[in-house]
Formats: sequence, structure tokens, C-alpha cells
Amino acid sequence: MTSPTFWGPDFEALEQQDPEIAQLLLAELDRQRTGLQLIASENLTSPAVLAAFGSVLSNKYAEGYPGRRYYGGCEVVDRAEELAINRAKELFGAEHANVQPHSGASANLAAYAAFTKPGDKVLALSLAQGGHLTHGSPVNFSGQWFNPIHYTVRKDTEFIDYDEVRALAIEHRPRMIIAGATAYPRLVDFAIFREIADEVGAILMVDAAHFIGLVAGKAIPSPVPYADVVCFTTHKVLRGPRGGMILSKAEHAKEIDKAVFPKMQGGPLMNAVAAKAVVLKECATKPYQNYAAQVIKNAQTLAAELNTHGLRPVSGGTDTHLVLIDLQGAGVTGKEAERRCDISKITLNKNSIPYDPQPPMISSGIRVGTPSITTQGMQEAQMAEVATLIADTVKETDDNKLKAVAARVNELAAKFPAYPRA
Ligand code: DSN
Repeated sequence: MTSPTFWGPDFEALEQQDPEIAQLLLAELDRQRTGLQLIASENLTSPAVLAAFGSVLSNKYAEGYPGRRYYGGCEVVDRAEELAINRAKELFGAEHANVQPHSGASANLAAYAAFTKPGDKVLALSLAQGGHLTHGSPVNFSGQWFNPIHYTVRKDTEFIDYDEVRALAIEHRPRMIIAGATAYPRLVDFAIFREIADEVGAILMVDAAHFIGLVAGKAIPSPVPYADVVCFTTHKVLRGPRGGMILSKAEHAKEIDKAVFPKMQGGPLMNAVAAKAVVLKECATKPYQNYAAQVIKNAQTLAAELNTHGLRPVSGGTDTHLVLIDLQGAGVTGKEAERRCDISKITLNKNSIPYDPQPPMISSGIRVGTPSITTQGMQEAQMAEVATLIADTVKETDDNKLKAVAARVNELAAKFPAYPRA
């Protein structure tokens, strides 16, 4: 087992009191250190963020907002929340920030609560084409309480079909249009979405969970000037604690705040709020900007390298941190590729590709992201090797041979350790 040098004395207390959980924490640290973490929505957050997240701020109830709480003793956590809000507004040039959502799905639910009523029409990219559960999936509140209409990506280019977005908006006059996705490797044209929303009098909500870190690092254009509301998670490329956040125009501030509390959530997780403040400070630095740019360079190089192995990147490549791979040419399903990757210690997820002939639990694709390996310090030079390891894995039909690939994965990971020992 490896030693978690960054956790300090608290970990020793945990080890003594609850060795079973302590061992699991160590095992997970070991897993993160020894494999390749390629899940596009994950990252390796800093020890400073982890320290704030695992702090006594977890003990405090603080329903309400700074200066307007329903509990006493909030003078310290008020300052933490104010720091998080001010840093978010400054980093993103936003008029208003709410840092309390517990997750991205909670942030999205708050946007629905602020702007829509059950039964309203909402126009979004379908889950099957790269959207999100909260964008109108029939198994989610958004598909059950609202009336979703879904736009698609073009079959020929696999880019969003903006003509279709406009046509559907004009036909259905949705109350809210959602831009943003979880498995779309390209930039989203927020200016076109704004134009369309204005044409039909709709609210424009951008679900920026996947790419907000690239925006924070000034590596891609920001949705903030265009959107009424921008919802996101704080733990993906942004590299913060697990949680959510909402940015909005000042005119929507009251509605958004009321939607988060008391309409949708109770007490905020003040430890998470403080940890969000910590990451927002990190994101305003040049090293973070360099990181964000490198995440994209790595993803683009990885996409090109995977293509040379016959693993086709959907839409021909990527502008962001993720690559969606069509495995149909390799004769393996997403499900089986994910299983093989688990054996070789490459952690990624199966994913539907646009117009996928397979059901979602099988799928014809895998989604690969570079946030974590870039945090570990890998650059373009390593992407050829990462691509070879993925290709050797997904094409390997003999599980025993995958153990040899795992040894190569471990060798590469050891050169770029997650949470390096002091
Ligand atoms: N679960 C996230 C993802 O992996 O993209 C979306 O919420």
C-alpha cells in the first residue's frame, strides 16, 4: 500500500478508528496512481482543495445566503461563501454566482425551477447524441415533468445541426433551450444559440459542466456573455471538489438563488463551498491556464493517434478535453472495450455514439478524456503511447494478454505519478 503523504495526521486518526475505511481510501489512491484515468469527467484535485473539502466546515449548517442565514454562528462560513462567489464572478466575468448546488444535476434542476413550470417545452441535445440525463431523458425528472424536444448532430459531420435547432425552436417555441453536452467533443456556438433563443423568446441555459474548466483557463470561448444561466460541476476539467455552481445575468439572480434554496436544496455543504473557493483561486493562475491549453493539445493528439490505430474519433477529432471513439471499425462494443480496459487498468467509459445501432448499456463507443493525465504532467509526447495502450487493449480478445498491457500502463503511470510522494 502507498502512503498518503498529503493527508497528514487526520488520516492516522482514521486508520486507528476505522481501518476498513482507511484501507479503502488507500486502495483508491493506489488505483488512481497505478492506472490511467481517462474518464473525461474526472480529474485529480489538489491537496489544498481536498484539505478544505475534508474540513470542519462540514459541521456547519448555513441555510440561506451570506448575511441572510437561518442559523447562528455563520460569520466564518459567510466569508468563505463570499470569497467563492466573488472569485467565481471575477474569473468568469459573471454578473451573479450561486456556489451552493451540490452537483451538476442539482444546478440544472435549479435552472428548471427558476425558469420553467412542469409541462413546459425544453429544447436540448438528447442523451443518446451526447446530451445529459437532465436534458429531458425519460428516466429523469426533466423528461417526466417537462416536455422535451431534442435536436441532434448531423449524420455527415457529427457536429450539432444548428439549422435543426432553429427549425425546432420556431416550430415548438420552447420555454428554455439547453446548450451543452457530456459526450460532444466540439466547441458549441453560443452566439447561434443566443440568436435562436432570442428569435423565439426562450431562456438560454448552458450546461457547461464538461468544458467550464477550459473556459476558466481561457483555452476556449466562454458561454457567459451569451447565456441567461450557466450551470456546471466543479470537479471535471475545472479540477475542484465534487459539486455544482451556477452563473447568471444579474436580472436572474433572485430567481436562481430562490431556486437553489429554499426551492430545491436545504443546507449548503460549506466545506464544498470553501473548496470551490480554493479551486477558483487556482484557476486564475497562469499554471492553470497552461494546464487547460495542454488538456486540449493532449486530447487532439490522442484523437489523431487513436485514428491511426483504426479507432475513429467521432466528428473527426476534438476541440476540447474529450474524444469520442467509434469502435465499429474495430469490431468491439463499448461495453466489451470498457471491460478489457478495466483489466489493463485503463479507466474509461463506454459511450453511445451518434446514431448508435447498439443500446446504451452496450453502445458502440468509448469516451476518453485527458484532464487527469494532463494533471499528472503528460504531454503530447505521451499520447502516442496512451493511444497504443488503448488500441492494444480494446483489440485484445485474450484476457490473459491484457495483464501484460496493465504492466505497461503501470510503467507509464509511474513516470507521471498522481499525488507524487514528497
Ligand atoms: N456523469 C457525468 C459525465 O461523466 O459526463 C455527467 O454528469
